[in-house]
Amino acid sequence: MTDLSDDNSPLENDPTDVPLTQTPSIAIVKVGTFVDLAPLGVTNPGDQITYAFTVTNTGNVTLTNVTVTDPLPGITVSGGPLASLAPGASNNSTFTAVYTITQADINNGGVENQATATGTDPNNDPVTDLSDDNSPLENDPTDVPLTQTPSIAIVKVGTFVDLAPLGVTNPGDQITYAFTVTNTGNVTLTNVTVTDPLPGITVSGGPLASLAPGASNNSTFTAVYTITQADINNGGVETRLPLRYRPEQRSGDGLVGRQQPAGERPDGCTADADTFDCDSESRYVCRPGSAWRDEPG
Ligand SMILES: [Ca+2]
Ligand SMILES: [Ca+2]
Ligand SMILES: [Ca+2]
Ligand SMILES: [Ca+2]
Repeated sequence: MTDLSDDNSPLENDPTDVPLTQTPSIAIVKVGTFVDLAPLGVTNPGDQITYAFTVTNTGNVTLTNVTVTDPLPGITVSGGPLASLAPGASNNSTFTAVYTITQADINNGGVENQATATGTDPNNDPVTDLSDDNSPLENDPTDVPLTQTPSIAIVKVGTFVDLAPLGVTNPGDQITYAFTVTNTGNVTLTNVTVTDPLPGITVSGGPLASLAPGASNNSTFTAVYTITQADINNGGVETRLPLRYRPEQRSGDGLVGRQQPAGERPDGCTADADTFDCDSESRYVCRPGSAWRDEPG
């Protein structure tokens, strides 16, 4: 005699079903690494962030068809899906992503985002998790800071304008100034203004609403100065400028010079003794030339 067991009656043959609790769970950790591409040493659009993802089955059932998605615009997630991920198992090599940094990211000072891992449990239900930066138990965004180096440069060129009586330098002749403002940093600058402390000078133009990294503007800002008898007695306006000024040429009807803000003496120049000039990028360098004036300003 044999009998198949029953779960609750001597007269039946139902299988005994002991329900086991299923706790499907997945976790993802996302780590970003800045990759400096050309030009090296500066954070610029075109540099990249590479992301590594660690996906862990934190539940007690096998998960299948595990995928990683990331909503960051422009990011490309590679790898997967994972056919199967056993309880307790981690995978840190299948999924990777590359993101190319934009100017907006540098202006923001970093890139912050979160990925999502999705798997399927044995009941065909989805299991998901928002990524964390360092823990399977948390949901913090991954933040990759980007180095900001705000910097601006200004070059000022003056041109002598001979007004009546012509042929003679007299009070009432003018100097017109052109300003070239350059964003020499890696972040967008806004509200760019030019001021000049020369008594009697009038600076026109601006402010510039925005100046992108690398961009120059040589047309917005201009200035006019009317020469005085004192200027002529001094032999040139540069001696009156409270900013440092180098007469580049003073012959015929041309007076051309360049100026840079006080406190930015060229590297290697000592006050009132050295000479300097502009190099090909309009930076001031010490060279044989005109006397460097370290005027109060
Ligand atoms: Ca770079
Ligand atoms: Ca965290
Ligand atoms: Ca998480
Ligand atoms: Ca004149």
